[in-house]
Parts: sequence; structure tokens; C-alpha cells
Amino acid sequence: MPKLIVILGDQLSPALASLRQATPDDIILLAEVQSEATYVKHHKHKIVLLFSAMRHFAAVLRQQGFNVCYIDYGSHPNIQSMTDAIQFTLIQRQITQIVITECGEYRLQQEILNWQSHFELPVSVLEDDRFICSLSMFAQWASDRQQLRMEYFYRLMRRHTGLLMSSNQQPVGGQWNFDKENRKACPPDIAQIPPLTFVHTEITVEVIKLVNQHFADHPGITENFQYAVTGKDARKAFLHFVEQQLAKFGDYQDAMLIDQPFLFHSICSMYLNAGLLDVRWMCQKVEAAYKAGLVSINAAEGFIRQLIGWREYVRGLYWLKMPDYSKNNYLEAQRPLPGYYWHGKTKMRCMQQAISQTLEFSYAHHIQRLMVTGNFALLAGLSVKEITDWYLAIYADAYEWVELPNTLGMALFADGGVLASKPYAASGAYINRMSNYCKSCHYKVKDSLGELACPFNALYWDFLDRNSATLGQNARLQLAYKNWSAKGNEQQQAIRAKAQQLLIHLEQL
Ligand code: FAD
Ligand code: DLZ
Ligand code: SF4
Repeated sequence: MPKLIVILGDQLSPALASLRQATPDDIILLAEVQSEATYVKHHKHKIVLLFSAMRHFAAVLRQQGFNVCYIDYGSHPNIQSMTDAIQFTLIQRQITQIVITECGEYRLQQEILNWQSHFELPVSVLEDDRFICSLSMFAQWASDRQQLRMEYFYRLMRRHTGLLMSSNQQPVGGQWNFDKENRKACPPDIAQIPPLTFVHTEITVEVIKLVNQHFADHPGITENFQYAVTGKDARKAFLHFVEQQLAKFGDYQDAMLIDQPFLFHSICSMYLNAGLLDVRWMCQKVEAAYKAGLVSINAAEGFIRQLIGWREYVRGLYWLKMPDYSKNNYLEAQRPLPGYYWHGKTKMRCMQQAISQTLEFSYAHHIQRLMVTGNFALLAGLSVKEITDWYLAIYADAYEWVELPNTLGMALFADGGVLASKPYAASGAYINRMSNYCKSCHYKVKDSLGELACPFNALYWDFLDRNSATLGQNARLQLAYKNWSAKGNEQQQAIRAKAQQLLIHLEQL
């Protein structure tokens, strides 16, 4: 008797655990449903990417002889959720069992856990072995530790995978981490090769029409959609990155330049997270480029660290700590999100750049997310719920398992230090060092006081001051607090007053 194999929009991998069990008798279900498409206002590019990639993936499965049930968005008014889509399929076919691979979000996992009693059928949830670290392996690693620092987890992953390891189990290059060599500012006239882009397939053209019709009020426009929608094209995009950009990624990973949204980044998280790329294959290509002498160790290690270190670590942490993790608000940040997060119109050049490219491409790189929009939200005490919903909606690579620890934990320090040992709080000086944004900004990055003073400066000091009861004892902030004390009463009062003005007029900055 056939099984019903449910494939979610971010499970588009031919080697997915549940697909490995598929026989030609089984029904494979993919469904475009309202509940998944609207639980936040996803950027239009994210919906185009997923719906088009789902349709291409279904076409390949059909070509391979599988029995695919595909539900187009809006084709059945009664189908609003994955549960409805399964109900619909069960009415039409004789099914003995439902099979699914672990999903990426706690919200949907709760829905899946109800299926067995709801449908009165056995439901088999398979481990998502597209990740290198299983959830049980992560829990085991975490079980005997006071602090869950990424660096130690990363070393375990290096040993586990053997990536960039010498035959005597030592890290290639003599050290685990070349982070300090990933922080150069980028010369503005540096030669750049843009990421690979792709013309719209017939399927994408159809999906774009659908998205414009049903999701007109979601952020972004569809005309400039340029991403890959198949595994084959995603692999091409990644190999282009390895050949053309990876060598410079090492040095300029943290750099930002005016009107350069992509710099030397891979722009691959949206493919990887949807299942179009395989993390092991990506790492092997990077390691091979290093071994062939095409890229230096700081580039190869820096990239592999993001994939087998940060990416696997945030996923482990998410599932270890949910559902309580999402409720954390350690610094009691409540202030409403200013409108420019949604339209990008602000005099702060750094924010304008990071937000406008986000609206245009559903993409910003890590330092823009962390040290510009994230840092501003941290310093201004913006609502954790509103900010995490914004990141979840606006980026094409956003799923809660990866977005939440990065936003709530890394950017907002709302978990009180589970992920990071100190808040990533910085004044305008950091942004000035890592970018050329400040040169054409309305505000003056060197000033903390006065009408044209860079808002990041007074907000930075005020952030430390107003959170001194919770952060004042943090060993890694002692120098910052010492500098704050050294300012003396009068200057401190002036900075507090300036910060108050900025917070009152946040919308006008
Ligand atoms: P590259 O700079 O080329 O890096 C290579 C790959 O490493 C990425 O494709 C990604 O898969 C992985 N990676 C790098 N850093 C991280 C990280 N901190 N956590 C997980 N994976 C990482 N990443 C997402 O995939 N989805 C998100 O929703 C997301 N939200 C974020 C929110 C905030 C506030 C911050 C600070 C970071 C967030 N990140 C998220 C991590 C990171 O910013 C993106 O993975 C990266 O910018 C994607 O661009 P890229 O593919 O060009 O990455
Ligand atoms: C993000 C998303 C969107 C926009 N739409 C769908 C959809 O219609 N059908 C589907 O199966 N998945 C979609 N997704 C991805 C899911 O939200 C994702 O699989 C879960 O959040 C688990 O990570
Ligand atoms: Fe951003 Fe301040 Fe620099 Fe302007 S001066 S770009 S607001 S850091």
C-alpha cells in the first residue's frame, strides 16, 4: 500500500531522507499553501524562489517516474495549510502511512505532531541528515557544558568531517580559526565580478504572475528576480563564486561598500536552506580550491567555518532551546520598529544602504544584518518580536531555525548570552572602519553630540548606560564601561539627553 511522502518548500533535495524511501507506488505531495506563505509577510523574492523551485523539483520527480501530487497556490479554496493539503490527498488515494523529514520550524513541527491522531495514520518523521550534526549529536555536545560557544562546536565539526584537517588530526594552517584575517576594509575601487544571475524560466514567469496577484502587499518587487530555481543552476552559481569570488571573500568578509550589495559573498544561503545545494558538496569544493592553491587558508577556513560552524551551531541551538528561546527578551526591548525598516527612507546612509538592497534583492550580507540593521535595533531597544519577524519575512534565506538564533541571540543579545559572550554593540566608528558609507552620510560619524551627530554614537553609550544593571558585570564590556565612566558626569548627561532626543524622534532619523 502506498505511503504519502510530504516534501516541504525547503526540502527540495534529491537525497532527502524521505525521498530515499520513495517507491513508484507512493504519492509525493508538494503544496503551495497560505499558512506557509503568510505566517509572516515574506518578501516576494522568497515566495517566487520557493514556488518556482518547488514546481521545478516536482517536474523532475515526475520525469523520474514518481507519482507527484502538486497543489498550486489558490487552486483549492479549502486548502490553506499542509494539514489541509494532506486531508485533500487522503480523500483521493488509499494511503497507509505518512512520511516526512524533520521540518525546520517549531511552529510547523507542532502541526506535524498532530497528524497521527488527526488522520489516524502512522506518521514517520525522519532525521534531516542534510545537516552534518544531528540534533541528538548537538544535544550530546551541549549536555556537559556550561557555555555553548560556537568555536568549540566548530572544532568538533572539523574533526567530525575531516575538513581542512591534516593526517595527524591537527587543523591545516596550524590554527582552527583565521577570523582575525577576515576583517579587512575593502578599497572602493576594487575589481569585482558580480554573482551569477539567471533568466526567468516559463515556470518562474507563471509564478511571478501568481505572486503579484496574491501577495501584492508583501515587500519587494518581482521584476528584478534573478536567482536560480533549480539545483543545477544553484550549483553553477556556487562554482562561479568559488572560482571568481572566494579568494577575496577571505579578506573582505566583513567589508561593506556603497551600492555593492554582494561584494565577495556567495549568495548561496537561500539555495542551501531550500535544499538546492548540499553543504558537504559545497565544503568539498572549497577545500579542493584551497588544496589546488586557488584560495588562501583564511578564505577556505573562513567560508567552511560559516557552514559547518555557525550554520550547524545555530540549528542545534534552536532545537535545543525551543520553544522558550523565542520568548527571550533579556534587555526588555519594546520600542516599535521605525517605518524605514520597511521602506528604506532614512538619512542614515548605512541603514539606507542595507535596507534598500534588502528590499531590492531580499539579500544583505552578514555584517550588514549584524552590525547595521541589527546593531541599530539593539542600540535603540527595538521590539525583539518585531525585529525577529522582520528578518524572518524580508530575507530569501530566512527560516526560523537559522533566523531566530542569529537575530534574537547574536544581533539583539535577547537570550542573555546563550549564543554570544557579549552584545555585538558598536558605535559609528565600527561602520566607518568597515565601509565607505559614512563618507556620503548626512550625519557626522566622529560626532556624538549636535544636530548632525551620527545617531549610532549617542545610542551606543546610552545603550551601555541604560543596561548597566544587566551588562555592567560582563567581563568583555569592562573596557567599554571604563570609557563611559571616563567621560565624566557632564558629558554623560549630554549624551543621555541626545540619546533621548534620538529615541523620541526615531522615525525622523
Ligand atoms: P556568505 O557570506 O557567502 O557565507 C556562506 C554561508 O555560510 C552562507 O550561505 C550561510 O549558509 C552560512 N552562514 C554564514 N553565517 C551564518 C550564520 N551566522 N548563521 C547561519 N549560517 C551562516 N542566515 C540564513 O541563512 N538565514 C537567515 O534567516 C539569517 N538571518 C540572519 C539574521 C541576522 C540578524 C544575522 C546577523 C545573520 C543572519 N544569517 C542568516 C546569517 C548570515 O547573515 C547569512 O547566512 C548570510 O548573510 C547569507 O549570505 P551568503 O549566502 O552570501 O553568505
Ligand atoms: C517559506 C515557505 C513558503 C513561502 N511557502 C511554502 C509553501 O507554500 N509550501 C511549503 O511546503 N513550504 C513553504 N515555505 C517553506 C516552509 O515555511 C518551511 O518548510 C517551514 O517553515 C519549515 O522550515
Ligand atoms: Fe551610519 Fe553614522 Fe556612518 Fe551615517 S555616519 S553611515 S549613520 S555610521
